[in-house]
Amino acid sequence: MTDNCRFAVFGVLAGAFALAGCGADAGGESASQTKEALTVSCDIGLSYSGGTWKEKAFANVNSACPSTTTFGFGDPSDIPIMFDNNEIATYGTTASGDRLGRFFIDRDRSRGWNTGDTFTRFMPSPLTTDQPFVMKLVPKHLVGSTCQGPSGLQIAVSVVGVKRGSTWYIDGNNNGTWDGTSQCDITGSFGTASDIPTPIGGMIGSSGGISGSSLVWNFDADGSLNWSGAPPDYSLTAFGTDTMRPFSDASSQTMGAQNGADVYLDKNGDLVWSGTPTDIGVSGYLTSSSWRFVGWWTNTIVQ
Ligand SMILES: [Ca+2]
Ligand SMILES: [Ca+2]
Ligand SMILES: [Ca+2]
Ligand SMILES: [Ca+2]
Repeated sequence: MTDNCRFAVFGVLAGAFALAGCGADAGGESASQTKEALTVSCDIGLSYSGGTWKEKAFANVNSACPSTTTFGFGDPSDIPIMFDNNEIATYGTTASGDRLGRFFIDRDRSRGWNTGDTFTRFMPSPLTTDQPFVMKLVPKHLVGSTCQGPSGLQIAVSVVGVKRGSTWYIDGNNNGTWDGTSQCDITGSFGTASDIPTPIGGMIGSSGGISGSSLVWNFDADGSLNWSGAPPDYSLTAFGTDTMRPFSDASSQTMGAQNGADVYLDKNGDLVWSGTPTDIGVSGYLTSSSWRFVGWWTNTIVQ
């Protein structure tokens, strides 16, 4: 699937989009071949409420796209997180069950807790006010450091972290625990204490609302892990209002905002609301505001 293809064919309803025929492979060259290969891309969102996840295509306009499925993963009090493409995780917020500060990661993408999945407490003394996140660790975060990162760090690696106040603690050596900067974990100061962490790809970022106005999105575009002013960092107000809940999905490099049961995604990644169908906006995508939108992935189906 090419990007041109990905954005080429859309429906006319707000938020609805169709990729039927997109990526069609010319396939056979003779009439004797009875079936041509056809790939269909289905953009699928993940949402969470009280320990139950829902996986649902944004607009099931192609019958090949999977229908809505639900499954259990995590504790009702957990915070849901997109760990990597199509890989989910939760973060414990309660001392009950010794969950506080632990990341629970569905490593095998089975949508259930089983052998091979992992859980680890990141901060040794977690606070109930800690805000968990997942981001991509990229080489620029280790510039000037003697640390090489996980396996030499040639490509972006998803790592966990916690924002405590305005301080960011990032698992730079990717072992699931905070070991201090002497052990190649990394830290920075970015945003305000009340900001919600919204990293995109390898950029840390945070968002908060201005009462009666817009969401303010700040991103560490220069990779210093600290606010450097804009430019070189970004401070943006062109996506969402203060009544919405901002979120990001580091793996899909997408930010978005949830307004009750409605979901808005910056699908084209330009950090502003571009309107549908370039971005995704689906009214009533969630069955109620008790559901929390977490992230999304693209499932390519070969028919
Ligand atoms: Ca699993
Ligand atoms: Ca570590
Ligand atoms: Ca910066
Ligand atoms: Ca956009």
